[in-house]
Amino acid sequence: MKQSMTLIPTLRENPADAEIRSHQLLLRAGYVRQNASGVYSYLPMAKRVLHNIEKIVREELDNIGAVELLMPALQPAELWQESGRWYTYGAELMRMKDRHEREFALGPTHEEVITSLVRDEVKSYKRLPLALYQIQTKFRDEKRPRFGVLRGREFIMKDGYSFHNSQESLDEMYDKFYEAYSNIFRRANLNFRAVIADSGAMGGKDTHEFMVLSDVGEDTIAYSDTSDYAANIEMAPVITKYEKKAEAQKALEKIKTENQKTIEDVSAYLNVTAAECIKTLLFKVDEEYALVLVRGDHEVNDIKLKNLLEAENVELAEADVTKSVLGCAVGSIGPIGIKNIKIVADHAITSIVNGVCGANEEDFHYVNVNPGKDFTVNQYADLRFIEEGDLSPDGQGIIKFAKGIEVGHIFKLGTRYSEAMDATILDENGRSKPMIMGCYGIGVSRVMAAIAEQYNDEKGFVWPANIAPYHIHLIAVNMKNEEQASLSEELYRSMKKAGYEVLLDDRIERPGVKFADADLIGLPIRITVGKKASEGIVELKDRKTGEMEEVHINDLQSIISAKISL
Ligand code: 9G3
Repeated sequence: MKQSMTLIPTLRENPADAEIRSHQLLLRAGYVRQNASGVYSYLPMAKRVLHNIEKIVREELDNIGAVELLMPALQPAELWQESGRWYTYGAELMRMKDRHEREFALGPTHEEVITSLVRDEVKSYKRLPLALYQIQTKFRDEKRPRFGVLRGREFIMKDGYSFHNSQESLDEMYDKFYEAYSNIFRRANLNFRAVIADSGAMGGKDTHEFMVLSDVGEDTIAYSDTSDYAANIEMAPVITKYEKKAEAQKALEKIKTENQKTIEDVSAYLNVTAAECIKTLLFKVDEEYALVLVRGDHEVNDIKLKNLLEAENVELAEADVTKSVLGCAVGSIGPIGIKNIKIVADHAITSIVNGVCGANEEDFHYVNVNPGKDFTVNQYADLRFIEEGDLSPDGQGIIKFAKGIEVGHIFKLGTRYSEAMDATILDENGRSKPMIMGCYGIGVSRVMAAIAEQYNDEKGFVWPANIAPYHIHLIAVNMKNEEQASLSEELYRSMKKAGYEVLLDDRIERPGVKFADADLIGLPIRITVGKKASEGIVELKDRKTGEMEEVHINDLQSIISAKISL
């Protein structure tokens, strides 16, 4: 491609509103432009990067026997009403009406569409298993779109769905997708981990997220420093066994603690550690309330709470609700004297002897509090977030934290959608039963951003060769010079013929501008045709190492093939 014929609108300055490196560079190097909040155009360079990523995705999925199709982005409301999700998803689901006032959603995902398709076409177990996927634009009206294409309102997703006659068949397919995803992210040159995740609102049980390790990630991963254990921080169980302190229980006492509100305030005021305090929180659990106790130095994990209480929804009670239910402020809650509210506590509470807690009365706390003697816990469970330094749940090593960008997610869905939407098959015995489903997603545009985040330096992108929009940036220093122009044309043609993808900078621009743009755009090899064109000598620069060498055109082919394998 000749640069004069394509669109690569590079910018000299960093865009002010871009917070992270990948977003800054995608804008500056002329890869993307924003059209509306969270809505982007992928310009020609980005389109080629996406194409390279999609090629890897297609090869690996075709390899496990999944087949590609394409479903509509425009989805009739009736399908979402059948699954029930028309009512459970709020503003994030983009809704619209056609000219006949019929309601539609702009697809945020395709469980409903694929389930209705397969329901109508597949009636026998003999047609299963079946794994279908598509690569398509999705729509989600995010509250806070940010970080460029990393969290947009319109994005490209590879979504796949599988249908089975038995749980074993689903398990087998899940493992195949797990392997295919590992291959895809490895070939995308990403530093990633497959982590145990929460199935959340999707139903089903087994689920893994594929996380790219990155400081700009919005999720926290808890991983073992010695084994391959890795989990989403919400999911990691705490296996610590707590020892009760060897100390005689003292008599409960109520103490004035004027203006001491937080655990920090109170522990400093009473000269105790945070670990000796009982942190008490009031949660709204569906239509009821629950009091949740954790040690003062721990944090409540609301997903563990939700799973324990088998609730649809748990949230911390607002200050006014706390006031009306317990008659005190949030900072004064405690478990002593509470009636008619379920009390659940983290296992660490069992270790507390002569501890401190709120007195359900402003400016007072109890000291010498002993669980079991001074109040009763309805249920002890693992309710806190794991922390760095905790034992790894697999018993090997200790936990460390890392930030991650979610680029893939695989789920065993079970019959959540097939039951709701009546997608049944006749089994070997002629009995009707709901199909068992899996679903598998990759954020394709997000993969591009994740690679962009990982592969850059102070001058611009440093794309891996198999992802780069072109392999070679051929720079004609002076297009007005006859020898330079003709040698550039000759090399452009011969390198293309050898199978390389070449971007020829044939613009009438100063060399400094061309070199700065080449560094920004970030192709693996730069070849400069300059003053020594008449001698058949060009300059070759390796973008990654920065190394430059003068090369005779007769030696060019062998040097390039050593750097780039096609
Ligand atoms: C919605 C809206 C937002 C959503 C969903 C539905 C996330 C929704 C989860 C998934 C799960 C899988 C297929 C590929 C693999 C992942 N945000 N999810 O279902 F209506 Cl507004 O999309 N989908």
